[in-house]
Amino acid sequence: MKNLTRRQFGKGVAAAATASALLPRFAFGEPMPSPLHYPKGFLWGCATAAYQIEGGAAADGRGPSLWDVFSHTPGKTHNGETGDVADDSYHLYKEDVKLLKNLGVSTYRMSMSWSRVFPDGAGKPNPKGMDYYNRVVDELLANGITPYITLFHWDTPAALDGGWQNRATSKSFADYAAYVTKRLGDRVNHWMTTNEFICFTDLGYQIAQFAPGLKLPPAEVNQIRHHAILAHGLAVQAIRANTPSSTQVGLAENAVVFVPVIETDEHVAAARKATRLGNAPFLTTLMEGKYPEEHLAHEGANAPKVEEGDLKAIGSPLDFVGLNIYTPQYVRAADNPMGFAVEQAPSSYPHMFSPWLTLGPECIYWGVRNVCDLWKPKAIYITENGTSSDDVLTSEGRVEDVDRVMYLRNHLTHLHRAVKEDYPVKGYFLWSLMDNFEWADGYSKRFGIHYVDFKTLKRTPKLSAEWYKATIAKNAVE
Ligand code: GBH
Repeated sequence: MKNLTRRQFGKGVAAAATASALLPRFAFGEPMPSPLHYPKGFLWGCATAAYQIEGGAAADGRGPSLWDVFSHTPGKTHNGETGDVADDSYHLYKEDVKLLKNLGVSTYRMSMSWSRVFPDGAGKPNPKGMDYYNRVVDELLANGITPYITLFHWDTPAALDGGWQNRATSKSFADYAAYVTKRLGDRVNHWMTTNEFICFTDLGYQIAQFAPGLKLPPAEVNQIRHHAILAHGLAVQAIRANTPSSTQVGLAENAVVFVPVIETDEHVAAARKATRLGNAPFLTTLMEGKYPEEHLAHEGANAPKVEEGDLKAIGSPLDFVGLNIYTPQYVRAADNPMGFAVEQAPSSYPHMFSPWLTLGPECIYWGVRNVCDLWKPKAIYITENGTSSDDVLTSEGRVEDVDRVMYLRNHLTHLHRAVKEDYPVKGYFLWSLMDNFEWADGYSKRFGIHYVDFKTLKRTPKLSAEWYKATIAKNAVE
């Protein structure tokens, strides 16, 4: 093969293809219909988050967030990298809207920096910070792109005393939600309160991998989790009180996706039970309006202190549930009180460029199905799905991220099954529009479908951007 020129090799492939065309077709049953069409009106979008793309960390009166503090603390992020500049979307947002427009997406999921709008987290707002979001929203709408806004994607204002350890933070979050939605609610109809509870509670306050980098005992962590879901609940109420009745409110949650080891009734039931208990302190409590008994019994004296009215707010009805889905957790039926056991995957299990990103595209189907079978939400969005890749920009200016295309194609193939089975999936947001600050991994892990040169900030579409554009144009996966 080494001695073959590209042309000769191509000829060989062509010959093989001709030979296979002579073989009997469909010998093994019905072929997979191709392409897999999505329903008319299905929403295609991209997702980003404020601290990961905006930069402008001190621009126009923005206050620092816990992530500014954390990333500036030696040893916390890859090479000490920070979001000070990131993609500088604070200044280059028009360029980013052009990227979206060129892809043909109908929606864009972005988040807002709380400390840009309230530099101290509470009290006096910063109109210049608010103006930035007015400009971004107007630019999106002028280009026919519908904004979906997340109010909080981990960038807690540093000035808030005690952060999520302090119950007052939940109330400040609701005040911020009220302020923002009152001003944008005439143009933005879809709001997500928070992004991924576990990442700003457990990972920040128990594991110390994320801001603020603490290692607190279980009782305190449970109280922090409670403040987080309370913040969500109070924000839902605040949004409803300040926006037209047609406004759609939800959240973006990375519920653990339990996938049955084998698709038989007993393992399918086990996956459902695991979904309920494995997400007990977060999505389950939101959807059921109370902490599951099993969870409280398990936490015992460490269970959170709950005040009157908390659970009513936390259980506020939602218009949609957004799911951020990346990886599967395999589970089997088991003869134990819980009725399930989580599988330990062998060390040979494949993963993408980020070691945590184990590959199992059926997770996107089971994520939707488990949540819908348990709680029947009115609508589901996939608010994030995507992968890192060891991208290389060639001298011809190309990025051939075939592994990302493989990842996306397979996930959208399995999502199609959920749509076909009539689960109410309304849209899909690819993570991410462009390479950005990947939290503790700094700039070492790229998730974008546009390559960003972090020196020049030049954006270049990757192969995956071309692929996504074609997918959107066809409204079908192939
Ligand atoms: C999402 O989190 C985030 O919403 C988004 O901001 C982020 O850029 C994107 O995923 C890609 O990571 O290093 O083994 O300890 C996904 C959930 C939680 C997955 C933290 C990675 C760290 C695992 N993430 N987790 S590890």
